[in-house]
Amino acid sequence: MALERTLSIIKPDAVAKNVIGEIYSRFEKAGLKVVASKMKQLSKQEAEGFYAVHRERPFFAALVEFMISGPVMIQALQGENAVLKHRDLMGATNPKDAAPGTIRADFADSADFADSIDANAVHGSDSLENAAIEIAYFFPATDVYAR
Ligand code: IDP
Repeated sequence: MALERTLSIIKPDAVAKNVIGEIYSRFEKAGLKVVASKMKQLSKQEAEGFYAVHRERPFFAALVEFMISGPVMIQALQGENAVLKHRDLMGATNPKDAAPGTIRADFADSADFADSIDANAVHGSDSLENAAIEIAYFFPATDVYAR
């Protein structure tokens, strides 16, 4: 197993629900350490840049509007197999498909709506390569701590 880092974002719906601490607790219980962290209201430009790979997708505009609808909590997490471990904690992209006990099943607003999966509580890098890109997008190297 390899020590990895991944980027995690608690999206505006979960920040509004006041469950930052509960979500951090899940990371810690799973052996993931917070090695960088900040709350931020993303600009439209920042959100568009972060999700640039989805620019041509039909849900892009709505996703960006949702991501700038309130502050988000951004963190880099470190641990054994951090990328996959974090994805497992999050659950499926569509909260309606997320397994019971996952963050998305328990906290996502979209779990209550049939037609949108934007408000799915959290973002997590989907590969080690993207994790490095996404961490660098939000944190200068000096703001990420070896723990
Ligand atoms: P992920 O967040 O599970 O990695 P991505 O494919 O990276 O999923 O999609 C980015 C985000 O776009 C999703 O988390 C979700 O908020 C939003 N989204 C809205 N509609 C869709 C859709 O139809 N498919 C995938 N993602 C969607």
